[in-house]
Amino acid sequence: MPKPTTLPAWQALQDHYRELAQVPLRSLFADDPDRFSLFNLHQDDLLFDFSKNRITSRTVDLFAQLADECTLSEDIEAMFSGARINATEGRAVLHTALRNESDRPVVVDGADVMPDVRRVLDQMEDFSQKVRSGEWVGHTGEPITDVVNIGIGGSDLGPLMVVQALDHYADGPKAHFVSNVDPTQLSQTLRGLSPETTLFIIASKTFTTQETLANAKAARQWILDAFDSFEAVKNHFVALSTNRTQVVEFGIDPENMFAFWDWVGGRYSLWSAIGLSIALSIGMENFRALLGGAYAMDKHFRNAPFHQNLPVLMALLGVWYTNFFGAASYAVLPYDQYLARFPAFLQQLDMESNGKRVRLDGRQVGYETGPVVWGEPGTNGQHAFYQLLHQGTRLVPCDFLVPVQSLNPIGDQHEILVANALAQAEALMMGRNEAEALAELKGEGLSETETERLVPHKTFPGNRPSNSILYKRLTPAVLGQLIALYEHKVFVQGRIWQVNSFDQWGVELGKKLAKVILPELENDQPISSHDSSTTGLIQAVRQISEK
Ligand code: G6Q
Repeated sequence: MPKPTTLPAWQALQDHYRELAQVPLRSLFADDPDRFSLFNLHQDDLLFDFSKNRITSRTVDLFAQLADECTLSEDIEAMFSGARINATEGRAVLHTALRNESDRPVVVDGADVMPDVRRVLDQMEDFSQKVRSGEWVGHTGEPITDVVNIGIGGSDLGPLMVVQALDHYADGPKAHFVSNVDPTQLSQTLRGLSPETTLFIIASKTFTTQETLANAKAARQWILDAFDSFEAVKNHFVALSTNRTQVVEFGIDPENMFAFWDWVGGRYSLWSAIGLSIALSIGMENFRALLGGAYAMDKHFRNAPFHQNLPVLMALLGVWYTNFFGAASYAVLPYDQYLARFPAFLQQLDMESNGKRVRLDGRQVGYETGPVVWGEPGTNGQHAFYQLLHQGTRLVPCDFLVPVQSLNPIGDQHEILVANALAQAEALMMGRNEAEALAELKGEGLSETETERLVPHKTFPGNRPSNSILYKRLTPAVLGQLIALYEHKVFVQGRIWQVNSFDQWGVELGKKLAKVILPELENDQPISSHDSSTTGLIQAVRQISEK
């Protein structure tokens, strides 16, 4: 596969960029009063407005051409049909099978995976009904009131984000999440809970993750301290894993293990058994609606022509800003308190997937790849970092996520929220030129010298791009659509950049070194050969802990 930068469409985009870089968004809007209709799409429950981007119809044509030249259609089919596209780990990538509502078989190694997918979904349904109805009881016969998911990375961020996002629909036991090996998190979580009514979900694909096992063992001890009987583990622990042997060794009844498979990547796993905490919180019907939303986006992604394909357009807009405009990050700005953890979830989804500098063929990329992803709920951000978005030196493309209706209306507060979202996108795009700043200052009755002094500070360059994604209100189906939209966007970008979006070798080295350092923190242990900084820090830890 030739480097993307050598493809005709990339070269054409380079020329096109040189022309368009001179044209402000303001004038694109002024020249075409109908620009919104040209660049917005309705898909299922989402309205995607991409008109405030530095593009013309020619740009979109070139995006589609680039996608074609990168053989994107074949790549999409390869993913959906179970090809081993995660080449460095030799695995298929089939989170889409987890929400495949069709009768279409999905074959890996000659076997249809769908019967297993359906079996685990049924097992989740059965179990969550038992827990939610009070039929499942703890060691002393008490029903479960609190569920603690112990997992990290992909076994935490997805379910945590979804449980928070769908809190409006929560009518089951209260879900808590412990991920950090910092003992503070487990201690704080357990402080308010009773062992009699607490169920632990040990969520670990490999069941070997250091942080998760440390927290799981501490939780088991908490249960054993309370009941003084290993039997109690059976009623208070379930496991979500691919590793049956380790699960059994831990003491969890294999009956209470919910399986998934190596073709489910950690950061793509909330649709699998890893979503059990979601099902317990909102019920299986809502969990299935979440899957249904994602399935709707899957169908759209697989079938829509590139010009009208939301994930493809979003992905290419990202490539446009990363590789042509030199943007190093993008901000996700939910004007939806329920989506407070959505940016954190996307950080893993995007940065762990595309934060890579070698191509699938092992060669250096020689161009920029995955950007830094960040964000906070919108109005809070306005009072914090929007200054930089509006007047800083860096270009930061933004995604505004806006529910039209509140699930918790109070007076006109939601209207204030929505007005702020629309206004921020408008301000970023339009800016305020010198003449406008001057006119406003004059209206304030300032002296001429004072006015002149302030004009540069009150000027906004504008021309800053954003996408706006509107939905009526956050439902399980809408959330499913949103998550799948970003998943597929990341996939498309990975294909354009020719990186493997489904491995994560970059997280390994630090973990390995931590295992070397751990015993060296003890005073009587020898310290192996490190750089002088690391050695100095190990010695400082030893000294401080002695005092
Ligand atoms: C995600 C990664 C990673 C993984 C965690 C937890 O894509 O693979 O974040 O989810 O390291 O792994 P386990 O589920 O195996 O404990």
